[in-house]
Formats: sequence, structure tokens, C-alpha cells
Amino acid sequence: MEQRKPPLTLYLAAPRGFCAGVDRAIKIVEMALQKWGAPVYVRHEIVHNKYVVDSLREKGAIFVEELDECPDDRPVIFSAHGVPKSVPAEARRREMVFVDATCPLVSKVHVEAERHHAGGLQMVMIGHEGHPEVLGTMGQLPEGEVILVETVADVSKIRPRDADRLAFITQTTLSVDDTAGIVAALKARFPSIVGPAKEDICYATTNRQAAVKAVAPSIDALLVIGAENSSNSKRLVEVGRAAGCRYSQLVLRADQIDWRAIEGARAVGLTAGASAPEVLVDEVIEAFRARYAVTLDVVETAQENVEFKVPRVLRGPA
Ligand code: 0O3
Ligand code: SF4
Repeated sequence: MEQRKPPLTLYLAAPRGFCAGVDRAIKIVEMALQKWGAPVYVRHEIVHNKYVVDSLREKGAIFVEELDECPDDRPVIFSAHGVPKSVPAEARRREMVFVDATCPLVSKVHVEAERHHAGGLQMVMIGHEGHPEVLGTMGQLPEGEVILVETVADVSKIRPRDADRLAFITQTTLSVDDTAGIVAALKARFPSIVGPAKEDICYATTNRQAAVKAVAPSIDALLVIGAENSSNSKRLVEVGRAAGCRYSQLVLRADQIDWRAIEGARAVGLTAGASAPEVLVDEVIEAFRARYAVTLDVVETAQENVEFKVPRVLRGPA
């Protein structure tokens, strides 16, 4: 006779998983493969998720880190995180066909940076050093024009040209709470610093963090489906921990769950980063069902209806 499974409630955070920018970027690669056939090159992981990247690779996408790894005569797509200006410039010089899958909300930050720079302000960017979005955004302006800060402590170290002529922008996937602290430190040190009219942290990042905060009081453990190189996913793990969840863990998919670590838990929270497909959430739920008598409870803190248009006809550069 089958042994009785222990009861466990799975609290599903909502919203979770794919955002509009990720959805659009993946569709762009799929449409490019349809239009031009394989291989189509993609500069950097289109989004930071191995499952997504492997699926597109199977369809004929070739992922590279730099443009010089692509031949001149095949189309190349730039990832959702954005690219420095030098990248499309080089693609044009080589007369390559390219499609920019940068999320429109990342492009919005690029435009902000350019606007402030044109108005004579030096930029401060809040973000994580080396992250492709940060490299892309900083690369909208000439070298040295953007000062990067990662922490409150960094704010006291920066030496701008003119303390009265500064503006700041942020990476779109940061912790809402940590960023508020850094912005407060910037405003305290540079009272005339100009900020974005509305947050640079995007709606998807904000909503996924709020949903984690809402489930945190009910759970013994939190699992975040996402990849190690996914900034927004890692922030969800931190938000869970900061909200009181002692076991808050990133997993790529079900086979990475440390079942011993959650032994004894009766309520587990589940969410997914903006680049993690829902099929992996389903896979994790099934893995729980195999071990526990699962009750599913959806905790919804917002409804999302953002959609970004995919160009119907993909073209190369004008
Ligand atoms: O920027 P992040 O590492 O979170 O990137 P992901 O995991 O690919 O998620 C999509 C977010 C994005 C393209 C930039 O905002
Ligand atoms: Fe765009 Fe936000 Fe998604 Fe990044 S996380 S791709 S900024 S919607």
C-alpha cells in the first residue's frame, strides 16, 4: 500500500515568471528563425535562463558573447538586456542584418541617460558591476560619463565633476528597498541630483518582489525558479530572506531542489524570475506532488496586462 504523503501547502506568488520584455525577446528569436532559417546568432543569452536558451538552440539559434564571434552574412539578435552603442555601430559597419531585442523599458533608461547627458548632467547609475544591462546602459554614453554605484557605501566615495550637475538612473531589476536606500543617500549627498520621473525599476521587478513579501509571512521556505546569472531572480531570493524567510533558495528547475533542506516544512512559497518559463513552475509543483499531499494556494498581489509589440516584419538596420 502506498505510504501516506505528508500534507504541504504550496503558496504560489502571483505575478511570477515571464515579463513582457522577456516574452517579446523570445518571440523575436523565434520569428527570426522562421524568417531567415537557421542559424540565427544571438549576442548573449537572449534572457538569463538555460531552459529558454537550450530550447532556442535546438531550433537553430547560436548564442555568442560578442559580435566578433558572428559571421557577416547571418542575422544577429541583441539580447533583452540591451547593448552598448558600439555594438549596433559595429554591426552596421559590417553591414550585418541585426534585430535589437532590448526590452523597451531598458531602452527607456538608455534614452533618459542620453537626455541628461545632452543637457550637461553627469550620470550616476545604480546597478551591479559587469551585468550586461549595466554595460549596455553605461555604453550609451562616452567612456567615463557614467559613474556606477552598487551600495550606499559607494555613494560617499564617488567624485563627480560637479556635485550640482548630476542625474541618476538605475538598472531595471534591482531590489526596490535596497535601491530606495541608495537613492536616499544620493539625495542626501547631492541635493540637486535629478532622478527619473518614474522609477527605472520596472513594473515586473516591482510586482514580483511585492508578491514575495505577501507570501513570506505564511511560509517556512521559499523557492525561486531562476538562474544564477539572473539579477531579478536573485533579488527575489533576497527579498524573501529580508521578509523573514530563513530558507530562501534559487533553483533552476525541480532537480535542483534540496528536499532535505525543506524537510519538515508545511508551507512553501514558490515564485519564478522574469526569465523563468511557467513550464518549470509546473515541473516543480509536480515534484512536490510526488512527495507531499499538496494544497495549492495562489497569492495574487497584482494583475499584469503589459504587452510589448513584436515587430511583425523583422528587418535589418534601416
Ligand atoms: O537582468 P536580469 O539578470 O534579471 O535578466 P533576466 O533574468 O534575463 O530577466 C530579464 C530581465 C531583463 C532582460 C533586463 O531587465
Ligand atoms: Fe523589461 Fe522589466 Fe522584463 Fe527587464 S524585467 S525585460 S525591464 S519588463
